[in-house]
Amino acid sequence: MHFDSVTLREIELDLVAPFETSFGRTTTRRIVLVEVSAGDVSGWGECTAPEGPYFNEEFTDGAWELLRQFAVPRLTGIDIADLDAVEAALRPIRGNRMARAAVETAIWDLVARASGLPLWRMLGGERPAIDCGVSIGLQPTIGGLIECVEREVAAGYRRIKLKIAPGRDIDIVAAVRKRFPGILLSVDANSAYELNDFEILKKLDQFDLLMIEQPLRPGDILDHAELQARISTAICLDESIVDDFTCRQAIESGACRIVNIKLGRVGGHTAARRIALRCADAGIPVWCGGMLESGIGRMHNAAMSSLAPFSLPGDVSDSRRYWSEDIVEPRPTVDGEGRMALPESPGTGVEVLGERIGGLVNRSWTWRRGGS
Ligand code: OSB
Ligand code: MG
Repeated sequence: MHFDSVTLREIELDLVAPFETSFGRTTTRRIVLVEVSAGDVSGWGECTAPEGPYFNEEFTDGAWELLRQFAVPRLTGIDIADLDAVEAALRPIRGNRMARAAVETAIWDLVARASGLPLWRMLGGERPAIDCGVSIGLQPTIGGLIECVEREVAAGYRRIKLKIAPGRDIDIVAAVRKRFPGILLSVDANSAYELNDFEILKKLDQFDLLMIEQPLRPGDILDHAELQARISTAICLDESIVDDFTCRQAIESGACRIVNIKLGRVGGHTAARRIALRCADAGIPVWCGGMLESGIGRMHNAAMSSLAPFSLPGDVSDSRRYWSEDIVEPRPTVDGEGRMALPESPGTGVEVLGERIGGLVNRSWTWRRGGS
């Protein structure tokens, strides 16, 4: 099976509320969508690269060029029903995994739809519904943050994650823990600390956190291992885990006790599944992270979360937390118990709203077999 066309579209979507992390504040997303078509079937993927190169090195405009100049041309001769061959065709590209994942996940969706299978079942998923957590950005005031947490706990979410940054850490966590003594709580630093900040990170041990996510720099497996040996809270790595090799290094060096798997960060479903299985073998729990995705990326995350190794609630939360209107139907929805049901319909199980996307497009580009 070969595809007949690939279309890239960059859309612009306003977040319902700004999202702030230690590396910056996002109010509007510029998202590259990939549509891969064969016959009358289309599969859709979403590039999770943010607008600027501050989470990792990727960014919207770079991902656009990577897809157009390198990723799509490498796939035009591949039998896409062979998903290992799809991954192998993209492997010579160094880095740029969010761009690679955008087309790789679109092809998974296409193959699943063409086979009439739900994507999560094709991936080997075992749970028809997944446990959901939320990620709450840095807030202007602690009072405001407490209100956010109250809302999400009342909505039923099974784990609350707070963003922290130097100078905006211990007070925030202390206030939330005091008000909500029993909730499953974690923090995410997005690489903002150094080993020199040990005294602050050590203080987080008193709050009974499920994990501290990515405290140090992405490349710093060694310092994470030293930190993990000196604190009792589990370290979870996000930015540091870019492939199966870095995952192995992190596990074998004791740099983390939990792994966040993001489809974009590792290059797509095939890589994510391999990393999840490695973690399961090593007894390391994993969960699925998010990157402020639209409904397309959110449903890919939900499908991956159905695999057995994903034993902790992920950052796969209700579409309404991010967007006043989504670009898929039905919208990804979390019930009052903090669960998202996986669809039995083919592929990601949602209909992509072409007309709505048409109204949001900044630019598009199509590769067509035969060249017209
Ligand atoms: O580190 O997990 C992160 C959002 C943007 C960039 C990085 C991260 C995040 C989140 C939000 O935490 C997860 C989500 O709800 O999509
Ligand atoms: Mg993170």
